[in-house]
Amino acid sequence: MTESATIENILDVYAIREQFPILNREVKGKPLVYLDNAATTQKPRVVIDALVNYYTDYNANIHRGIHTLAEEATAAYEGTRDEVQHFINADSREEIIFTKGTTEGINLIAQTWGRQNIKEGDEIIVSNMEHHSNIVPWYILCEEKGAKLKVIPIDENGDLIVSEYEKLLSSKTKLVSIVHVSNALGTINPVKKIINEAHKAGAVVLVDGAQSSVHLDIDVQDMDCDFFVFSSHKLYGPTGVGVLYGKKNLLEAMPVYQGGGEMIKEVGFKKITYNDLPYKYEAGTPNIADTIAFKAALNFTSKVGKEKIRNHENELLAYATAQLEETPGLKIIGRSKQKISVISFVIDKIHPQDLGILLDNRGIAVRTGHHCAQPLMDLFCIPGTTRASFALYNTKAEIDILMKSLHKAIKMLL
Ligand code: 7TS
Repeated sequence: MTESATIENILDVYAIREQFPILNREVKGKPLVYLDNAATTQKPRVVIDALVNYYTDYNANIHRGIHTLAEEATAAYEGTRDEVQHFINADSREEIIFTKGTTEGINLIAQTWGRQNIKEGDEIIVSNMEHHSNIVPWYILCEEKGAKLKVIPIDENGDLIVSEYEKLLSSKTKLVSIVHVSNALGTINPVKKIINEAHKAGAVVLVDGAQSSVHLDIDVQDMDCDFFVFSSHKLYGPTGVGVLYGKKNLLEAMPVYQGGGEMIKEVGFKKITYNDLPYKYEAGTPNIADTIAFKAALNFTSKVGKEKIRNHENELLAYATAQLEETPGLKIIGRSKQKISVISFVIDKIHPQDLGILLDNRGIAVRTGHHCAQPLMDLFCIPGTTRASFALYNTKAEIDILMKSLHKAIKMLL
């Protein structure tokens, strides 16, 4: 039990599991052990019901209709925006833009704020532990503008070397785009300090919250980030929905992104006026059903309580780490003291993919490969890792199954 765990904040994991229908299924004749939560989480019944209810009861396009179904759908869709505002403590609902996901949020900023503000000779800082979606959009922008991408190094534990970051900052730095929590290492980055230093240098900061939003309490005002992006599907919600938070003054000053319906006020062939926030960035019919169901996911997480979830996941992390450390030839990649419940590891002379296949044969879903973080893998001189990532519905019994199967697989492969 972690220090802060008390009777009130211990999670009833078996009651939670009953709310996730998929956890009852078998894979290859064995009960599913789902340990790929950093890729996407499973969905509770309330989220699935919200999707079905929308299509069954009030499917309609939003914003444009005056009929009852359109009004109901609009209210539910906009209700998610209010919930998201509350979830990340944004100052206003106009600062919440719905996207397809984290990737689209970053690309939106690169193509709007980036194109407007980045010029030849400017510098953009990312870190060595970024997901490709927080590297490629900036690489493309730098190519177009003749700007430079600078990289914050990390140490052998998988922690950012903050003193090196401070050296990279200068008057040339226009943007720092940093991952809050690494998907491949689990490291929680000191984003408040990073943001503070960047602001002192006059730079704007985007925080990639794809992995942090499900585990940590997010307060964008306290963090003081300029942009924060995340995906619903990593937060027990549906795929195809994400959030871009931006400070209102920045979003207002940015040029438009995609053109189409909803993002305009008036259209003529000679003059077009654009809509106000947040609709300025939501062209076309959005992903109504999934956005509505995302609210159910946020409510579900808040109702269980993030602290309770964290305590449970930290326990699983400690339990699994201790056993993996005892495994001969196994090395954990990512040893930060500030970690969420992700464990990446390599085993001497065993390819992660071979291991992944053998574990799948026992019903265990883990992720193998570079986890869309090739520069990080290059740094550790490895092609990839095997990654187990835990969620609120995972149990110690499942970790026991993982360990038993892992030992069997190692015996077979060596
Ligand atoms: N940033 C981080 C830190 C991520 O972990 C991911 C997805 C993304 C951005 C992109 O999110 P998307 O929802 O737009 O795809 N990470 C993973 C992963 O670790 N395994 O599969 C997807």
